Amino acid sequence: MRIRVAMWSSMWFLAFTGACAHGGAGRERVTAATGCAASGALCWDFEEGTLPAGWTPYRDEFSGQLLVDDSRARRGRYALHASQLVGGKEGSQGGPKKTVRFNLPAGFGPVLWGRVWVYATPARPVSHAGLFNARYPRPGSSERAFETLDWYEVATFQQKYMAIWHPPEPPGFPEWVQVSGTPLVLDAWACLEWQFDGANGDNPEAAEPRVWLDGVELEWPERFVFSDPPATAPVVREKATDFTVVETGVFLYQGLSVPTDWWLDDLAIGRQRIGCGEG
Ligand SMILES: [Ca+2]
Repeated sequence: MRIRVAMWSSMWFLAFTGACAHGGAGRERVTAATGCAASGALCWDFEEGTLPAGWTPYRDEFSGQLLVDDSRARRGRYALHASQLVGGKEGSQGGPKKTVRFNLPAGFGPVLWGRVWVYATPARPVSHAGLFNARYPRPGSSERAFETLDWYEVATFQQKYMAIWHPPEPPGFPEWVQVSGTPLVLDAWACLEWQFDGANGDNPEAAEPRVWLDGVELEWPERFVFSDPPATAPVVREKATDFTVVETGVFLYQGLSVPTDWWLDDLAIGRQRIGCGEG
């Protein structure tokens, strides 16, 4: 156990330095306020001005693009920008999807906290708009391919924040859906945090996802199982051993008729809560 922990820590450190050691000459290094210096956290402030190391393009459907640019930043000069996403029709399956993926260090563990600042404009989508997800192998499974993994997601739906537990995608359902009563923050930066507890102590199932907006935990007045066709059996949230991969960007599962932009900045993930920091 001691060796395993030491190896994990070493790998984590390498990943941490790789992700964060890009403060340019003359530029003040990002401090703990953004989580970049938080112990055991991985962080991305996008100040490389291009897609950070380790991230690879994944989904690319309909119109728009996902890129790191300097059109708007929460801190520094750059952010991840989902630009002018549009395509499909509201109420119909299929929508613009522009995402990137990152493989986590081995032995990440079954609990994943995250934090990202999000700016959306000019309108709140009605369709399901995913922003971040994290995936893990099914219990006892040796499968590691992306489409074999259980996953948690943070998104918006019907213009409000939403969180979901999914079985492998496709199809990604029957899924456990929680929709908040809180509208997506528009035309301003908002801090989203989440906790995906795939261990959940001695409980028989992985925990429901938890989400905070600007430090306040969201409540879920709408909670339901979604499946197509509708499912009668309850969703069993399978427990996790290690999260293995994360995905971010913007992914619409139904159409989007209003060209919409999102920016994501100061993305961070870790095994403990990172917080929104200051400034
Ligand atoms: Ca930035």
